[in-house]
Amino acid sequence: MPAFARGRIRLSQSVTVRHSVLSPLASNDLATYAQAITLMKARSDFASWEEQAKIHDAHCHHRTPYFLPWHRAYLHRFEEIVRMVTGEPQFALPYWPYAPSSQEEDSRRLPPPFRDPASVLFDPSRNAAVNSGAALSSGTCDPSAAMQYASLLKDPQGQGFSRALEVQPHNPVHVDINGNMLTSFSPLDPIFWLHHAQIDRLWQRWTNDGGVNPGAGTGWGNTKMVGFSDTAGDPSEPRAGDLLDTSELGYVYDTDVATFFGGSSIGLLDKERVMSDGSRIEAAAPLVRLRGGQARINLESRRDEPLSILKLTQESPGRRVVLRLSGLTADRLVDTTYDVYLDLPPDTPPNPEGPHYVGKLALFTLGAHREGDHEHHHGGGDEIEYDITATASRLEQRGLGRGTGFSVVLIPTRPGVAYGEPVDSQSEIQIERAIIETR
Ligand SMILES: [Cu+2]
Repeated sequence: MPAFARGRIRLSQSVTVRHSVLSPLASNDLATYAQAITLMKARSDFASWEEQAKIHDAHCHHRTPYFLPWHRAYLHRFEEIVRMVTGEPQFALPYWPYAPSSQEEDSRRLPPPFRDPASVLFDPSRNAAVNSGAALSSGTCDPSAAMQYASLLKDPQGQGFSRALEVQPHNPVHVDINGNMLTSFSPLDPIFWLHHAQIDRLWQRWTNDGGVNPGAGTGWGNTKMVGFSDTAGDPSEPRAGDLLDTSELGYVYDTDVATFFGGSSIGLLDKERVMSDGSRIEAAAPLVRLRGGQARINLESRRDEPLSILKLTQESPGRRVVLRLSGLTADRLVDTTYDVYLDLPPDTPPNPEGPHYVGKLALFTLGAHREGDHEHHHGGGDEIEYDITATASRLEQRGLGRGTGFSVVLIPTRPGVAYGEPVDSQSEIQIERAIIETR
């Protein structure tokens, strides 16, 4: 059956439901998944565990506009291979429902079956604290910055949903779990597939809430996603535009069932768009090196008069304020994530739920494509941008951020290490420039 053909889904056809791994409803799927791993590890053809990971190493899209559709196709094909090798046609991949709020800390612990050293779901290469149940930090698991974007791809208002979701929570979850998850062979870790099911679910939720994907007829929509094979081992190359809705691919998420069957979705996006006149207030800082410690970047305005957050927000009502960290390079795979704060005073302890919090800095597969193997360095380095409009107005409302100049503070985070403490990092990140601008 041509699974990616448009209009495949019919009312008579059953739709599978991807459940939260923490729900009792996922227990059958989890057992099937574990059985599939054992069976796939014993194979040597296209359906083997190793071959599935090689697809990711050779073809995956990161830091490109195809990050989301490529991984959606990858998971969908993988799910079909699990069904084939286990003979369980109703199998659906569970997802890991990590969430940022302090009430949901348990959701940020590796799901218990993945912590059992006797299980095929275990991966000893992970951060040992994660394998013992240490929670990932709330910033690592927070998709809210991405959810604010109205369009999938970069537009005059910003980097777009796809890139923002990749930056947070996608990258920091990879980095904080560490081991195989740090590399382009991350699908060797069984949690990879549940992490990406969560990313895929967040994309679908954003779409259901009114997020705007490029049309199927655009250049983006017509681009083929490559690297996959069907259950016969033959190449299958869906177009990005055929991957915009999970229900057309034959699955829905448990949280989207109401939407799929015609219920209304909750929490419409704030789609207010503000015109940008293209002017820009720029402050740039010189090179910073991060190796597991805290760092403070003091930004100096290029204007004659001092510039503060107060002034910035006053001068640009209705505009977006954006912080860009650019020229990001690393000497090897980066094993540490950092929380980013704006104007955090030196005597104020960092608090991800406090007014100074901006977001997460995590670089995934930057530095080396695969350690000890072929290396791909990305010329000019990576760039991450943060929409700090909300942070800036929060600080302004509280009378904070009225000093002169700005500072960006970076706090290392790692599961198992007390928050704010230095981390024993093997990798070094360089930041060439930090820029604050309005749009
Ligand atoms: Cu990933």
